[in-house]
Amino acid sequence: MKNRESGTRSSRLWREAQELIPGGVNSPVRAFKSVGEEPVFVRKAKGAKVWDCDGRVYIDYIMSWGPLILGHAHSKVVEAVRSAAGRGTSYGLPTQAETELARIIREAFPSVQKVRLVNSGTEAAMTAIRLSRAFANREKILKFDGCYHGHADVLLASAGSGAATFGIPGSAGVSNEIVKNTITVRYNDAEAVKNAISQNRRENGECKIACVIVEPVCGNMGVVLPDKGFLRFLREITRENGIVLIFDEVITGFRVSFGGAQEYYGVDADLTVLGKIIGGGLPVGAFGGKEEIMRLLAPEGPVYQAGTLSGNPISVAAGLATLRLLKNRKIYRKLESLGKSLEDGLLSAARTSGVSATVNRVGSMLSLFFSADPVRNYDDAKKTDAGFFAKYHSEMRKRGILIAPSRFEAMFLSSAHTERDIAKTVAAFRESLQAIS
Ligand code: KE4
Repeated sequence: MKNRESGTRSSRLWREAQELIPGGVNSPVRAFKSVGEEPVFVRKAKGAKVWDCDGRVYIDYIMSWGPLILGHAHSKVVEAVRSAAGRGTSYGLPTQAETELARIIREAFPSVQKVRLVNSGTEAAMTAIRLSRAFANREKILKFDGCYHGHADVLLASAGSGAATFGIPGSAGVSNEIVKNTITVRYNDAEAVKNAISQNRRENGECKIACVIVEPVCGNMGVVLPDKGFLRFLREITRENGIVLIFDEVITGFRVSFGGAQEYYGVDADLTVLGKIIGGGLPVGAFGGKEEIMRLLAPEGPVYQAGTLSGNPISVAAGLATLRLLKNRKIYRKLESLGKSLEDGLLSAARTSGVSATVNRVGSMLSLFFSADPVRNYDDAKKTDAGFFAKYHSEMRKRGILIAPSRFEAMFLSSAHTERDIAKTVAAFRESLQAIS
């Protein structure tokens, strides 16, 4: 692990953290392990910028892994949080604000007739699976290699986001008994989906698969887009076989458009998993969908799910403030323009530097892969050069640009980023490539 000038405040904080917190972090990817760096210790953030504990400032493309589409500490979000906190931080009783948030989610996602708020994307995804199994009365689930849906055991079979190294069935505490019903196939591989469905039928020909869960645009193998028609294919084959189609829109929800990937690609899911943006940077998750499925959920139905702080007033206030601002769809045109500028700038700099690179992007979520070939699935993503990525990450950090410390993550833009930030990022990229080669 390269120690930055040891003795800096960040280094000291890092040493202290490692004495008290496993790996020094409260979520593995924050340890910067795959890039061999000490993590950035944040003192404050505002807009597109983050300041570390040694006073260094960065243009931030981690953006808390997706929630901060309006940038850090947006004045309206901070005001909403302050005002809500003054009225109490948690009641454990229903509030009108939760209904308001549910209303906006249903307005944005017509396929979501009812929605339940929880505290993380993991909780939301695992409950959507449980609901699907109850609704379809089937055990098996189908997911895609490299897609990450949180850390529930059932979903840690070959997950992305770095979890793949830990989530292999039978290792790291994930029992084979649990993941034996989890079928994993390659993303964008329609034939593999067809085969999995035909190989998982009962004697009477009935399908044994309860649900297919997919990131409609992947953000956990790096950004990987669905092939043209792939989502439509999943919609049709799941409908034909009575399989519940779950879109995990924790990243894409309100990110790629106000109505998420479902609006962007025009394909509806049976259940939708949300998180990140709907909490404006506070702990949140949500799952929702067809009334006939959602009514199975306690207290109406037999499928149990609960949470002390589900729908808590502070997360809901931050989420409402965020979504109300996103209703002004002009923001998405700005995000698209910024995303295009960044994509074009990075590719142009790579080309003139003689470095093979490809960018996968939808709106304001993108990944730069050091690869001459297209990246269409996790196998492709794993072929990209990890060592070169680590050097790129380190050189960009030296130049005040903060990229996610893993090639299997996304870069996120916000409405607080500017064309000037993009220009500085592209210039830093050009210098970084010269420094590396
Ligand atoms: P949380 O439990 O972390 O709120 O959400 C899990 C989750 C579910 N679905 C998708 C598509 C996700 O991307 C995530 C979490 N994303 C990761 C970053 N790729 C969170 C960062 C982290 O784990 O620290």
